[in-house]
Amino acid sequence: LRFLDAGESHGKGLVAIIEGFPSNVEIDINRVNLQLARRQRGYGRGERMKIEYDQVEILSGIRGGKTTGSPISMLIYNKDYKNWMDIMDIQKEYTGKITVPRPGHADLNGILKYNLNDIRNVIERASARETAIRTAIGAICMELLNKFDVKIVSRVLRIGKVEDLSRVDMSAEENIKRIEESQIRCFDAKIEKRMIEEIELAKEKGETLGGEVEVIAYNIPCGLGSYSSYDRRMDYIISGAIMSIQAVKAMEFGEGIMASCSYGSEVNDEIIVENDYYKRSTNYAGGIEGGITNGMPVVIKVYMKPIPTTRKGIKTVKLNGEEAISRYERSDTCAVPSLGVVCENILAFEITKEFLNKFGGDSIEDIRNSYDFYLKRISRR
Ligand code: EPS
Repeated sequence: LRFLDAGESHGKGLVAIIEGFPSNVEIDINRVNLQLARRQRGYGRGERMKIEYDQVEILSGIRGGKTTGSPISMLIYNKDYKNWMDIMDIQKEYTGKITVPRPGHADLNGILKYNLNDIRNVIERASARETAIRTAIGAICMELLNKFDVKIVSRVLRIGKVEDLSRVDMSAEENIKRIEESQIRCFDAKIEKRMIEEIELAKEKGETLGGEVEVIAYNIPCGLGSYSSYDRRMDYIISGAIMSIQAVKAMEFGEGIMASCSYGSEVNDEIIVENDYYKRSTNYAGGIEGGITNGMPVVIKVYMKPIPTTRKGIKTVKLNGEEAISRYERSDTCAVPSLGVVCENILAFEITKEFLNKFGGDSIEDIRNSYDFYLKRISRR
C-alpha cells in the first residue's frame, strides 16, 4: 500500500492516488467527509477554515460503493482558490514576490534548496493544508480497518501550559462523545474553558500556541511490523509518519519518557492470558515491543510546536541580506485540536499498510481468511 499526494494550499485543490488498496471494501464517502469536517473544527483555527468546506471527490477505484482494487484517486477542491487565481496562475508570473522568510517555517531552507526567487512557492506546498488530503487517505483506510473492529481515537491533553490530567477510558463511547463535543477536543469541561482563555490570550498578544495530543488505536492484532529490519519496525514506521505532520516536534510511545527515568522492572508489562489471548497487565510499552505490535492498544502522544507565524514580528533577514521583521501570513492561533484528527488518520494509513503486509490478499475476502486463520493460530484455546 502506498500513496502519492500533491497540491498547493491556494492552488485548485489537493489530490492523491492510493495504490495497493484491496477490492470489495465498502466505502462510505460520508464517513470520509466527516473526518475532513472534524479536521477543520477546533477552537483557535484561523479565517481560512471559514472559507473551506472540505469534501472529497473520488475520481477512480471505487464503484457501486466498493473498492475495485484499482488505484483510488481523489481530489479536494480549495474553495479559497478563487481569491488566489492571479497569484497562483500556472502561466503568468506574479510580480508580488515574497522575499522575507519567516523563521520557523520551510521558507528560507526551501528557496535555497530549490533555487527559487519567491517564497510563495515554498509556503504553498509546505503548508499544513496538505493534512487535509492525508486525512482523506487515512479515512479511506479506516473503512477497511473498521471491518476488523479497529478503532482509533484521540484527545487533546494540553494547550500551551494548560493540561487536562483526567484519566479517561478512551475505549468507552460516552467518553469519546464528550471529547467530540468539546471545541478543544479535550475531556474536562473546566479545563476546556481555561484552554479557550489561553488561546484568546495568545491571540490578543499576537501569539500562537502548541500543545499535546494522545492517540490510541484499539484492536490492533499482535504481529504488525517486525524486529527483523530497522525499517520494518512498527515504531519506526509510525514515528516517521507522525513526525512528518507540520509543526510536530516530538512524540512518545506509551510511557516512554517516564520509563527512561525508571528501573526496568517498574515499567515492564507483565505477560498474562486473557480471553484465550496473550495480553499484558499494563501498557507502558504503548502496544509495541521489539518493533512488533503486541496486541495491546497502540498509544502515542504527539507534541506540536506553536505555529511559527505570529502577528508579533520576529527578526529575520531579507533575501537581499537586509535585516527585517518577519511578515505576517494568515494562520491559526492554535491547531492542536485538529492535530488529533490528523494523527488518527495518518496512523490509520500506517496500520493499514502493515495490516496488508501481514494479511496480504487482493480482496477483503482473502484478507479476512488470512486474518481469521492467524488469530486462531495465536489463540491459547
Ligand atoms: C490550513 C490551511 C492554511 C492555514 C494552516 C492550515 O490556510 P491559509 O494559509 O490560507 O490561512 O490555516 O496552515 C498553517 C498555518 C501553516 O503554517 O501551514 C489547513 O487547511 O489546515
